[in-house]
Amino acid sequence: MAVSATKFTLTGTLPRLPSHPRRPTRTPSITMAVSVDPKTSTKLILRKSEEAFAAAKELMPGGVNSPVRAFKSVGGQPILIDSVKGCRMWDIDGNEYIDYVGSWGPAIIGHADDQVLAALGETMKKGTSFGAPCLLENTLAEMVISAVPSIEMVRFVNSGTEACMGALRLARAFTGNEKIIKFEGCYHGHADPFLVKAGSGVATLGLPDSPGVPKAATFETLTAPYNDFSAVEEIFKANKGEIAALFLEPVVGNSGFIPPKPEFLSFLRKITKENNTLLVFDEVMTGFRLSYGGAQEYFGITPDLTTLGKIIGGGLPVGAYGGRREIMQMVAPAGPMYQAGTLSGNPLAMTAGIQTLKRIKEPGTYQYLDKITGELVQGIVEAGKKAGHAICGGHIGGMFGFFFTEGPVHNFTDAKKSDADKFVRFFWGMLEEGVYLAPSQFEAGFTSLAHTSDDIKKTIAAAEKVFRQI
Ligand code: KE4
Repeated sequence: MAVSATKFTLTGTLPRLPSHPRRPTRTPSITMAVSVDPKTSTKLILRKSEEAFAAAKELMPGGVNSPVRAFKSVGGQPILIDSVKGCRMWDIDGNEYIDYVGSWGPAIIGHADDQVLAALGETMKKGTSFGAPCLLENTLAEMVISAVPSIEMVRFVNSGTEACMGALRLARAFTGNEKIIKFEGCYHGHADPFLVKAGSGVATLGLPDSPGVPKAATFETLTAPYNDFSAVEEIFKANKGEIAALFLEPVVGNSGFIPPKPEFLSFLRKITKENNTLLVFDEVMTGFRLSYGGAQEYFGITPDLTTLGKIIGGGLPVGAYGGRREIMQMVAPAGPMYQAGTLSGNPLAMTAGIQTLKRIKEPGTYQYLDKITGELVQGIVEAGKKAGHAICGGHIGGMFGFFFTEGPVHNFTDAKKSDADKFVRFFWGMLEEGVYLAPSQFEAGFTSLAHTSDDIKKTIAAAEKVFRQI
């Protein structure tokens, strides 16, 4: 929402605004007096981003290397980032933002942490990739195994997608079954078998089943609404003894923030055990985010396999899958299930992961994250309600989200009922106030140890202002 230098008052519905490169193309219907001047109001100068993004679109599909970054679901001009530090980011036009995306989760101790950078510098002096085992892999493996209740052995890969692919193949190899269950709106990376009613970028782009995904890859993927106990029971009844694994995000971040209903996780633990199905917690986002042992430690439910990513790489490409020794021993070369990767376990990524986990292991980390994130969500929701908006929100540890609906939001269908247009106006209003939220209603937000209570106060003040405008 842009506010002009020239003051004039409008009531009723605005005429369709000329499509400004970065203003969403929806005509906001405004029922209160505002002053809007579509020509001169440019709180956010994005000239360099506009130019660079126009060039990017000629070089890379959609101008990006991951769809959600293209701002498709919020419209307007994506911004190119020049640098980050702590909880701040600067775009190439010099605009500064308080960052609540944190590179989609990895930046839990804050961006470009001095200790991490120094350790990377030391490692770099010895090379960047060995293509052979190195001690750093042992160190990070020991840290992950001692932190995550379900993991007795771990395999490092280069992304969350690879981690979920490996876990899926392993579950099928271990059980001899092929069918899997996933939940609508949960995202487990872009491997074919998971691109069925997925969340995140797929949801954002309205691509429940992406073209190019053959039926052969997905006909054994069964889906249920999240938090729907009876739907899960129905699937097990109809597929007795045939289901290799049940995958889920133990707290959903890819439909927006949706926590499990009480007893949902223990129900899944019980029914998968009864059916000899492996329970797989996709903790790529929640791992080390909700607590040092992830969602499984936070809720006290131990899955058979866990996938990880994001935080364990400290901002460098790392994924991992792990679980009980008897299962993991099937992975080549210990066992017959093949999976490999040129840069898996590379020394730089291991270094960044080790330094990051060392920091968040320190006492007080999750109490601090829970405190500031609770204040943030409470402040935003109260500000929204005070301005007359239907809004609900939640958080666990340093992960949060809110929806423009009264709520409650228990699954993806509920999430899609929220007011997406209002989210778009809120997103742009906050961006103009120097607050960078995830550019999609179907994403979660993240805080870090670098966010101060002053940053939280500034963010809430920005929200109060923007809520009055939208
Ligand atoms: P990557 O392949 O993007 O490292 O991880 C895939 C993945 C798997 N599982 C969960 C629960 C995830 O959240 C993700 C990736 N998350 C998205 C954000 N919602 C990454 C951002 C993006 O796609 O650009």
